[in-house]
Amino acid sequence: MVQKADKIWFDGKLVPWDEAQVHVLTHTLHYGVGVFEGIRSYVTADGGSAVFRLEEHVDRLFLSAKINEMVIPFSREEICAAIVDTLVANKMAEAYIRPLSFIGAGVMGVFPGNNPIQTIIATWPWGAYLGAEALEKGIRVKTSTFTRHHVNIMMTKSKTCGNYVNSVLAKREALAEGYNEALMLDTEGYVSEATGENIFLVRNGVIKTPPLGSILAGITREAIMLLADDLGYTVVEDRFTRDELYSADEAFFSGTAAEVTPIREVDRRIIGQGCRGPVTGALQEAYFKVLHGENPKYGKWLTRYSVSGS
Ligand code: PPE
Repeated sequence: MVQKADKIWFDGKLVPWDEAQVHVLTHTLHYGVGVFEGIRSYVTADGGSAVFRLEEHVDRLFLSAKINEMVIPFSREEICAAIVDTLVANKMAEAYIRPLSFIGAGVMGVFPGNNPIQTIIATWPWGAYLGAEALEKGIRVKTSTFTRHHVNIMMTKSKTCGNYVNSVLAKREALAEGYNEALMLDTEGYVSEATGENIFLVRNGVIKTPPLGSILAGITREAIMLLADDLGYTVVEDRFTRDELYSADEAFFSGTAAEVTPIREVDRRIIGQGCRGPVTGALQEAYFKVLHGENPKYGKWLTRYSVSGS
């Protein structure tokens, strides 16, 4: 069960957690056109707290809304401020943050008419997304029988609620078969992404990640590419096949929830040494340093706040 916080921000007001409710005829509940974000905040080395890449996440929320022809009746600045207000109200020095904009109740039917666009922001504690050991030891991955979205069926640059039906199907299948995560191939059979993460492989010192075709433009993905460049690695955005992944020296997932999670096995093939590889380890370390405010170059990515009242 998700751990309850005191408040949820709901259309401009902080309301008690249990009172953040919607009508059963909420349009999004029926047809899936809603947009959301996943953001994290961390305790920083100086004892404060910071939200990682808040503006980029809020920009993507508005982009997702635009793609889906939804007009969020708040400005980006108001949503950014509301996120910080929610963290402070809930006294959360570290949290996972979930903004969601959805089409409320009004008319029914596929055409949503002028139903209101409603927005919530919830926060809760969320530890390692793929289990406590995953960050250190790596996870086991299975190529899904479900194909990732065709770019003209679902809008893959949008974090649309309905897009995640595909993710839930794939995740359930992978877990039922004893794996930790599903790897999704695109409609042409090339590696795309996982149910909630982007993917990278490392081979002969070169880092490769699929280009922005059918995948979500991950904010962590972009951060990893910049950090890899800082560390002197060559990063290429290029399509690759599952057998190229089987042949990799290292592989890992990136995402807000998953952070940098090593992959130790794909479809029963051991990747590299079957543990977190050195490049993955270096990138993980660099990423965590940034999150915790220990790399001044990326201080601009942190929105600082304090829950101590000081
Ligand atoms: N691809 C997908 C499909 C995806 O959902 C995510 C984030 C990413 C890539 C990585 O994007 P970014 O967080 O900007 O680096 N998935 C979010 C939801 C996970 C969930 O289970 O819910 C997340 O990581 O917050």
